Order: sequence, then structure tokens, then C-alpha cells
Amino acid sequence: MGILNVTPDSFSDGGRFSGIIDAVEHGLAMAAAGADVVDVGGESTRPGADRVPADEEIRRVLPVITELAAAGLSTTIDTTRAAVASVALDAGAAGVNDVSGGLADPDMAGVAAEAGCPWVLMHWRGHSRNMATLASYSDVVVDVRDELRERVDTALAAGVRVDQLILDPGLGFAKTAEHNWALLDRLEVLLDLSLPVLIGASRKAFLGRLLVDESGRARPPDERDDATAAITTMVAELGVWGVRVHDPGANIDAVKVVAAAAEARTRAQESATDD
Ligand code: PMM
Repeated sequence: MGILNVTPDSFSDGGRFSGIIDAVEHGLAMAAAGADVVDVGGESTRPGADRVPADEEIRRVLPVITELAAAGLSTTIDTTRAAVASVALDAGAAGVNDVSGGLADPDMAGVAAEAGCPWVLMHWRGHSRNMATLASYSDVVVDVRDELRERVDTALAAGVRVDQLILDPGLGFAKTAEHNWALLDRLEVLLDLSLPVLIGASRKAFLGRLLVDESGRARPPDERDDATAAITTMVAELGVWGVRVHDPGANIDAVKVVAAAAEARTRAQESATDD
């Protein structure tokens, strides 16, 4: 899943129109590099970020989704708002990526149920402005699993089919670096829920802090792609469904390496049974 953030700071500041063209070009480039789906978002979810009004969110994402859908790309709408998801689905989005797992907007489940489309339920405890204050767990892995299971139950009760659902532990959302590493280390606890799992580690702050230089300065976001690909290798090996990344290329290579190794393992097992 390639990340396409259509926020004013993400693309050309040469005006609204060139911003849209740049965003569409970037989406097409990620698809050409091998991304299966392009995730289009119009509201920043970075820690501390303020909310943007729904009509502004729609204004940002709608032309981009419309263009990408017309070009035959599969897109998801990254939003916590049912109204934004609904408009995006009508414009050709193939699914919804909801970082609040349906918690932020009680109408989201109804929109997903009616559309019958894939719906990513991410683990979330509150909007970006105050999420850092909510990073308190008794056992982060078990708590995230249990809270996601509640989101699944709520979705199913609202008429969403189980085969629409994809789970995401929400790395960095009300989570410290230690929480993120614990979730990655014990991912099997989440995989035990028997639903597809998506991982979003790409360029996140915990990687910047891991890769500090000698003066203690965190590695800048656009120099965290090698570490991101390393995480992709790790989680692909564990059998996740997908990764949400800024730069698909190296991550696709990582997935191919893991798939080739898995095939070799299967062949070796088959020939051992033949003998
Ligand atoms: N992270 C961000 C935004 N949307 N969606 C899902 N499903 N999982 C994530 O981890 C996730 C997300 C924030 O990262 P960005 O600012 O780099 O887009």
C-alpha cells in the first residue's frame, strides 16, 4: 500500500491545481513501482496535529481519487469520517483505511456495511492532538489485541462482513517506541485473530530514534526507508497481509525475497515427504 498524503505540506506549494497534479503523478508512480493500492489521505495524523474540517478534507482528496480511479488504480481513502469515506467510495475508492477503527465516527460502520468494501480497522485511542497522553497499557500487545477485537465485534454487529476487515496495530498511535517494538516482536498475538494484518511503520519517529547519529540527532524521515524495508522483511516473514509505505520499491523487493525463501522451504519439505 503506497502512501499518498494530500496535505498542504506534502506537495508542491505552487497552488491547488499543481498540488493535485503532483499528487496524482506520485500515486501513478507508486503503482508503476508495484504498489497494489494507493492510500489517499487529506488529514495529517501526526502526533499533535490539529483536525481539518470535513469539507476541506474532501476538497483535497476527491480530485486525486477520481483521477487515480479513472486511471484504473485501486485506492483506499485514509479517513476517520464517514462523510469523507462515503464521497470517496462514490468517486471510485476501493476501500476505507480508518485509523480510528470506527471509533471516531459511529456512522463509519454503516458506510462500510453498505459499500461492502475492505475496511482497515487500526488500533486508536484518540485524535492526534492528545494521543501521546493515552499511551498507557498493562500489556500493550494483549491490550491492542483486545481493543481491536472489540472494534471487530462492533463492526460485525453493524452488518459489516468479516471478510471486509483488515486489522492494524497502529504503530505510533498512542504508543511509545517500546510499545511499537513489542507489537512487532509479538505480532503473532494479533495474527491469531485470523484476520489480515496491515503494518504501518514507514518512516515513523521510532525508526528515526533508532538510527540516531553520533550527536544524538534522529535520522530524518526521508532517510528511514532502508529501516522500513527491514521491518517489511520481518513482518512479511510472519505472514502479514500488507505494509503501508512511502516508497514501495524496496519493500516490494523485500516481499519477493521472503516469498522466494518460503517457496524454497515448501519445495524442500515436499521433496522430503516424497523420499
Ligand atoms: N499511519 C499513518 C496514517 N495512516 N493508516 C494505517 N492503517 N496504519 C498506519 O500505521 C497509519 C495510517 C501516519 O503515518 P503518515 O503520516 O506517514 O501517513
